[in-house]
Amino acid sequence: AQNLGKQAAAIRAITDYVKNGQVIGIGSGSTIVYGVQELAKRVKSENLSVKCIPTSFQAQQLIIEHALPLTTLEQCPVIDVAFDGADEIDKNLTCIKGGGGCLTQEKIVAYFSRAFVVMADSSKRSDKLGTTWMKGLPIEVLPLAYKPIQQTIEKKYGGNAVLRIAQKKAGPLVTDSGNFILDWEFPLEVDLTAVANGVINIPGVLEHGLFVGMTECLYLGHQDGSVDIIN
Ligand code: DER
Repeated sequence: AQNLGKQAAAIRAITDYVKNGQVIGIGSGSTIVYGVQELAKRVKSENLSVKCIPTSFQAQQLIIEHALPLTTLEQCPVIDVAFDGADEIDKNLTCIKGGGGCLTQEKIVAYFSRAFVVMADSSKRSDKLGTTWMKGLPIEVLPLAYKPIQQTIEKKYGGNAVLRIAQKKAGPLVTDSGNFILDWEFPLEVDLTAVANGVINIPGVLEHGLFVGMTECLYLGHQDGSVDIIN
C-alpha cells in the first residue's frame, strides 16, 4: 500500500538535495524506494550525472533496477549526500535504525557523507526513543560471540537482547555481512547514548542502530502530503 507521508518526504528530500555530479548514498527500507524512484526521474529528465553507493543488497538492487550508476566506497570514499529512512527519530534527530537489518553499512555510508538526510513519515517521530519503535535497539554481532554478548548486555544494562530470527529461513537472521542481530529491548530509563557507547566496546559487537549527531536534516511526511523539514 502506498504511504503518502513517506512518498512526500522522499520526493522533497531528493528535490532539495540532489545536484548534478554528486556521489549519493542510497539507504535501505521502504521509504528510500520512493526516493530512488524520484532520483531516477530527475536523472532522466535533467540528464544528471550521479553515482550511487548502496547500504545493502536491497539498495544495490534498487540502484540497478532503476538503471542508476552504481559505485563503491573504494572508488568514491567521499559521499556528497546520503538518504535513508529511520525506525524512530527524536527531537535531537537521533535515530534508531536497523529495523531492516542493514544498520552497519547504513551507518558507514552516513558517516562518510557530507550530508546525511533522513526521510520518514510522521509515525517515526518520537519524544523518547523506545516509545514508538517497540522492537528494541538493533545490535549487529559476530555469530560466534552472540551468546556471551547477549548475556553481558542484559547483565550490565538490563532489558532483553533478543536474537533476531529470520522469517523465511530457519534459524537466526543473517545480515548482508554474514552476522547476527540482537534486538535490545532496553529499559526506557537508560541513557541510550551512554549504553550504546558501552556496548560498542564489547568484542564481537560490530555496530548498533543508534545514529547520534549524524542527521543533517529530517524530512517528515504526513498523510496529507505535507512535509516538515527539521534540522
Ligand atoms: O532498517 C533501517 O535502518 C531502515 O532504514 C529503516 O529504518 C527504514 O524503514 P522504512 O523506510 O521502511 O520505514
